[in-house]
This record gives sequence, C-alpha cells and structure tokens, in this order.
Amino acid sequence: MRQYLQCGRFGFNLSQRPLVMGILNVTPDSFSDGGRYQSLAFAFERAEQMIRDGADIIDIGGESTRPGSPSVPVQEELDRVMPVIYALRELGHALSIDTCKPEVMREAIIAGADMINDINAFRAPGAIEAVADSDCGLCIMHMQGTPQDMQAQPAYQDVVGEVSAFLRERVEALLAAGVMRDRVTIDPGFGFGKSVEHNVALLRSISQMQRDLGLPVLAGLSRKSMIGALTGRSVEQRLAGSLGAALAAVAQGARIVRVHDVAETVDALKVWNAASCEN
Ligand code: 7PJ
Repeated sequence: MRQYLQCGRFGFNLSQRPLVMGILNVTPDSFSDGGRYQSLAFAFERAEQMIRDGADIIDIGGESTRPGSPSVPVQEELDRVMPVIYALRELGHALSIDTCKPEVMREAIIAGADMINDINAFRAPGAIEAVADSDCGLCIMHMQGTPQDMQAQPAYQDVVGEVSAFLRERVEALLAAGVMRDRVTIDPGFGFGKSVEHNVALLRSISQMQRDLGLPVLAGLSRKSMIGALTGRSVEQRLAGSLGAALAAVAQGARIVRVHDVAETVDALKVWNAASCEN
C-alpha cells in the first residue's frame, strides 16, 4: 500500500504513525452566535489549540452534514469557509476543506487549501475537474443516499463489498481525469447511510479495504451515533468511546483519524504507537 500522501504544500509519510485530522466546524450552529468576526476569531483559536494539541491536518467544514441537515447555498458556504482558510493558511499546517461543491473546491484550492474532503466522493458535476489540476490531497467518502435521507432506511446486501466497489469506481474516475494515486485517501463513511451493524462491519474490514484498493483509509468515528449506540452515551459523553473507536480503526490499519478531541486522541495514539509491532 502507498505510504505517502501528497497533500498540497505537504507530503505525509504514512508509515510512521497514524495522522490526526482535527475537525473545525464553521457552521452557525457550531458556535454561539456573535456574528462573523467573532466566529472567525473563535475558529482561529480552535485551530491554534488543535495544532498545539498535535493535529496534523485541520478539516474545515462549512456545511453541516448531520443526518437531516438541509444543504447550504454556495455563497453562504464560501462566506463561512474562505475567511477561515485565509486566516489559517500561514499557520504552517495542512488545511482540508470538507465540501461537496465544485465552486467551493476551486476557491479553496486557489486560497491555499491542501486537501479536499468530499463526503459525496466528487460525484457533483464539475467536482473532479475542480480538483484534477492541483496537487491537493483528496478524501473519497462513501455515502448511501443524501444527508437529508441517508439514515431513513440504510440497506445493503453486502455492506463491505458494496462500499469497496463504490470507492473503487470513484478512485478510477479520479485517476482517469489525471489525478495521481498518491493524492488519494478512501473513507467508508461511518454513519452516512449505515446502521450500527453496517458501521461495525466496516470498522472490522478497514485492513481488507485498504489492501484491496491499495490506498490509505481515513476513518471518521468521533462522537458518532454508532458510539452512542454501543455505549448508551449522549453526544457530549462520547470521548472515551471515540478514543476506543480511533484505536480500533488504527489497529485495523487506518492511516488518518478524523476527530473532535485532538489532545486526547494524540495521547491515545502515542501510547498505541509505542506498543505497535509495526515500528
Ligand atoms: C465525516 C466527514 C467522515 C470524512 C463528516 C461528523 C459528520 N468527512 N465529514 N469522513 N464526517 N471524510 O463529523 O459527525 O466520517 S461530518
């Protein structure tokens, strides 16, 4: 499997230790409403803190993708995300943008984003073209349905086979447009059109998926409802469960974990890594 990830200004060696991607939500529901300037200052502080805590990549998201969320107009998403990219790009850390919109991808890349994380796997018309001619990293995620309807009735004959086949098809589409393989990560999309059983089956199959597709897996399990289902905890009480999930993912070989609680995850991974036989 590829052990190098090209990510805009950065090149990550994935063979040493798993990377931590810190989640930075810039949706209005993610901060108490002091207007745009206050939210920018808040986002900047959060990002600085995550970097001090050891995040390798900051994932900036301007569109809430929680189940049932409505989609956000392009201009609104640009207004949320672009000032944050400009504010953070000199911090010297990789910036990822969590978006499905080709217009946002293009603007973000021009502004200096290092990675595009698309929960829709670059299926929007123009999405592949928006990223093909850059050197930013790409995360291709599986989702069944849309954020509006995905949790209504998730159904698969063979969840691991179907998710793998989907990811393979999307990887091929990107490669056919001239994208280099070393820019690509794949993500089974925990919680995106999946029952708890589907999520658990996918968590158990990360190493197989990584082997079959020959690409690094990025896993996003932090605070998700699957953790709630397994622990009986509300979303504010899912730290320990989320750490368990991150360790389960890296034990399966995941190369990047996407998390809210960076400091705690970095500590857990330091200990895990010291004991891991691959070093
Ligand atoms: C994911 C994501 C994920 C990737 C969200 C949440 C929902 N991007 N964006 N993987 N989840 N690549 O964080 O609960 O699992 S938004």
